[in-house]
Amino acid sequence: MRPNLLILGGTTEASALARAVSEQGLRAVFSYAGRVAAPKSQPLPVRVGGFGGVDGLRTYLRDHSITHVIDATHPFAAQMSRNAVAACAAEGVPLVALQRSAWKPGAGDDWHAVADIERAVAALAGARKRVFLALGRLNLPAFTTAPQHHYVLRLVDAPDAPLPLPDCTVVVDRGPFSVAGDLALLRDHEIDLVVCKNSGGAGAEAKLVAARQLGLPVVMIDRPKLPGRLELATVADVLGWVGN
Ligand code: 3Y8
Ligand code: NAP
Repeated sequence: MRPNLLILGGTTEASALARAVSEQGLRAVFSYAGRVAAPKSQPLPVRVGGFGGVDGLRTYLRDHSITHVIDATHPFAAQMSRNAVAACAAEGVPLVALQRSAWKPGAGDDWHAVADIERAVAALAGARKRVFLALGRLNLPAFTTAPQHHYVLRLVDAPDAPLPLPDCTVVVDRGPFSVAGDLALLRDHEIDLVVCKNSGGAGAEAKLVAARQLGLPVVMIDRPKLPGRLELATVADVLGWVGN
């Protein structure tokens, strides 16, 4: 049967896959959750919004005769990834994850690895610091239990509601980011500490290079555990998998 792919997107890798799939003339649809006001355009038909849990995704797979699912979501989009594993197993639709590897500390890095967002907040106990929270918007409420700090927040969209943190500055910007830009941000805001997710990939790595150059500590949040599934590292591997 002629392939008809569902790409679960929202990352640099997903966009690279969409370009390759479009160039090969493969039938595919690209899916966003609808988290930001103006998601990057894609060279494929795009759908935006949740599917409605596992059952909603199962219905989508059947109704659109999807032959393959590529989960190219972010390593921290754990719920979407879990739903994809369950729905594809139930419908007998092949699934692969296009996943970039985690960052590893190198010479000059001062990382404090924590298991999750809650432990990152716990790591902020103590005297007031100037903290760069490079976590986006969805994880901010957890940090209200550490209100003593001055936070610099980087958000994709300007906030449309008051932020939950009493003492914060907002920088509205979307990645991929540059080392020069992140060096300037850390210096201009006199940052003492960076908090981020171990997202991997190149789109969010600049802040780690900048922190290393400035000798700043980093609280690094490890990835959530995901269910077992086939994981591939490159677009070429995924196209080969579809071809087979
Ligand atoms: C909506 C769709 C591409 C994809 C680009 C990548 C790189 C630039 C770096 C920092 C870290 C953060 C955040 C980040 C990066 C890429 C990639 C990546 C981190 C867009 C996009 C969508 C989102 C959702 C957004 C989250 C937020 C997380 C900001 C598009 C721009 C912090 C993750 O305001 C919100 O609600 C934002 C929510 C989920 C995490 C959070 O919890 O707030 N991504 N980001 C996707 C959808 O609707 O399905 O417009 O491109 C995509 C990208 N953001 O094709 O070029 O591949 O990761 N995204 C993190 O890594 O910690 C910023 O500031 O240093
Ligand atoms: P999540 O917590 O794993 O998913 C929550 C719900 O959002 C899912 O159950 C699903 O709703 C919907 N959803 C998530 N990704 C979707 C997609 N690509 N297409 C359609 N529905 C989707 O997801 P998240 O962490 O909020 O991430 C949302 C989006 O932002 C994803 O595209 C992800 O790749 C991107 N992103 C996330 C991060 C991050 O730090 N989390 C970073 C960069 C990019 P239903 O249950 O209703 O189907």
